Amino acid sequence: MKIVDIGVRVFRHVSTQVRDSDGHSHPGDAHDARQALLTITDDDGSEGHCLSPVQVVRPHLIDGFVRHVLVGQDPFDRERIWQELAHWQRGSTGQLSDRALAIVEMALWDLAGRKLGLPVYKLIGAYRDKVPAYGSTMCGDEMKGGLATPEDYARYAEWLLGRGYKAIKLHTWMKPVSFAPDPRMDVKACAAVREAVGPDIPLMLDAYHGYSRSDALWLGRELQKLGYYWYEEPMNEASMSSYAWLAANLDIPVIGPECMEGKFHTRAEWIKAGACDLSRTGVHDVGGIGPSLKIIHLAESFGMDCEVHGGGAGNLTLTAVQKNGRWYERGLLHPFLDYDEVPEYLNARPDPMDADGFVHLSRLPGLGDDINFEYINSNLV
Ligand code: LLH
Ligand code: MG
Repeated sequence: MKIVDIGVRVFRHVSTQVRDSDGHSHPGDAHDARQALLTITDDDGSEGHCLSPVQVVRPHLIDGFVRHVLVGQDPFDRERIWQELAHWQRGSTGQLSDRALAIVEMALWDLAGRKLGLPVYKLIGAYRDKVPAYGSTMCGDEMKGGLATPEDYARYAEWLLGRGYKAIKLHTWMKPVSFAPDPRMDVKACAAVREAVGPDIPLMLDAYHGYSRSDALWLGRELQKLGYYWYEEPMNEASMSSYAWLAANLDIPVIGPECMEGKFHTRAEWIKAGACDLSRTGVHDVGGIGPSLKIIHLAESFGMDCEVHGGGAGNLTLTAVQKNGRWYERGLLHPFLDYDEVPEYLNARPDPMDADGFVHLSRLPGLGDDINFEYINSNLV
């Protein structure tokens, strides 16, 4: 078995999401958008696929690094391929990102799953076939009836409970919202949601990612009074000492790091430093499923839960093969968007949720994305 080709198809689709000047997603007018599908082919014609943002799999990255490492290798030798790509990141002058590693590695898992006729979560070794989701809101905005006020969050939280969610995470207001950041507004939204859902629904906050220590401490103490379940990324994660200080001063579990580079190395340092009470990984944050499994098992070895960041088939797979994590992050959600709608380039959502708030794993061979190849091939750019 040898890899013979790596290809990328870029295709158009209609999107109703836009990004603001700080990169946060919000609802927007329907517009033409681009997406990519990376495909790895081996010498018997088997294929593995992974969807990707276009910029992550640009031709110079595929030609300059990925093809060079992968062609001729056994597609089942994921660890060696991943180590060789990861080693090359340093010499790539920052071009080869963890996200690119993740896309390539997940396409290799997809190929293995398709070849063996197994969903990847069964191939790794399943812990469960359905995972409870928390509803993860988009960041706040200034849209009338959107997520502009604490009352908006409260109303939307009630709707989320009606949809079946049994836990909710708020992303509150961040720049460029005109009045953000403001920890007092965060507390008002958190209090309004607690009031709306009652005392028994687990709630989490992912606040502005750049508060000072004193603002972060004040906000954390208010969350404790409101019985919140975890406190996420209120400060810049580059300052691990600030998180160790925060965790030492609060009872509410502090979770992280989410976006700090360094893969499993960084997560190990945070656990050792006491900078988190819950660890965090996400396939796109740390370079794929393999490195995420290392983090999940590292946390488990310390008796610590590791909650997976972000949605999609790869992250759902992680939540299905771990004991030490409670939820799948389903989102990002907004009252103006229908998250359950199936994108044109898929035949089904990878993360269908039932009325009791459980997301069911796909039984299809591979990673779990039921890709609409006909749509993609008819909409190539
Ligand atoms: O800033 C944002 O838009 C969100 O926080 C986003 O990064 C989201 O992926 C997240 O942090 N989820 O936990
Ligand atoms: Mg987050």
